[in-house]
Amino acid sequence: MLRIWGRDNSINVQKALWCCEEMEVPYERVDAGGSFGVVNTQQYRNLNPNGLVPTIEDDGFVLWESNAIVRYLAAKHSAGKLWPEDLKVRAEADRWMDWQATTFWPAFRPLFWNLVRTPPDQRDAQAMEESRLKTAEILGYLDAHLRNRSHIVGDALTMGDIPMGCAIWRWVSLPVERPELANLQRWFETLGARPAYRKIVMQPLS
Ligand SMILES: N[C@@H](CCC(=O)N[C@@H](CS)C(=O)NCC(=O)O)C(=O)O
Repeated sequence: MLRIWGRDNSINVQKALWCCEEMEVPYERVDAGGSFGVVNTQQYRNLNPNGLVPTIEDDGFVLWESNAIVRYLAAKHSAGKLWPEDLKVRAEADRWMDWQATTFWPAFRPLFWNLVRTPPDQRDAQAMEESRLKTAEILGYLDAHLRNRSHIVGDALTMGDIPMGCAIWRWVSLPVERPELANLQRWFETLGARPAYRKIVMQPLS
């Protein structure tokens, strides 16, 4: 059976878990990372030298990097659904997946990290405010993209929704001032109607 290493409150682990739940692919999850440790054992480092989660093992095939994992699982189990068959549609999905990792997360991480993972007396107020403003600005790009579509690409859930879907729950859950982004809000509510999204992603932040 597919094995997924990673604590279930990790955004990157949630990408893989949500993907599996949508496809009804059975998996075994092994707690690792954060307070669970494991990631610094030699056994784990042999699988993933970065010492990060998630890592998967599928019939002897080992893979790390969450977005690569989502692409692999979607291609294997959900061609034509989560994995768009059309080259250009798939490229658009890929683009927003990469955007989550390379643009959104670096902008948002200081705000998230300070508010969720840092004791109040150690928070960096300036980094938080810069992060809040930058995140609000760049989410405007996604909001504009969503003006004419219900999902990241087209009108059905694809792998393109998964990374930002996991990320947006964190943004809407933080006790901060946010701009009104109606298209983004509509998309988030569409995801919120999915049992798999509620089960895996819509958890209290920790
Ligand atoms: N680019 C990697 C990043 C993985 C990553 O940073 N994972 C975090 C959790 S979200 C981690 O392992 N942190 C250390 C830990 O949990 O012990 C991916 O997308 O898989």
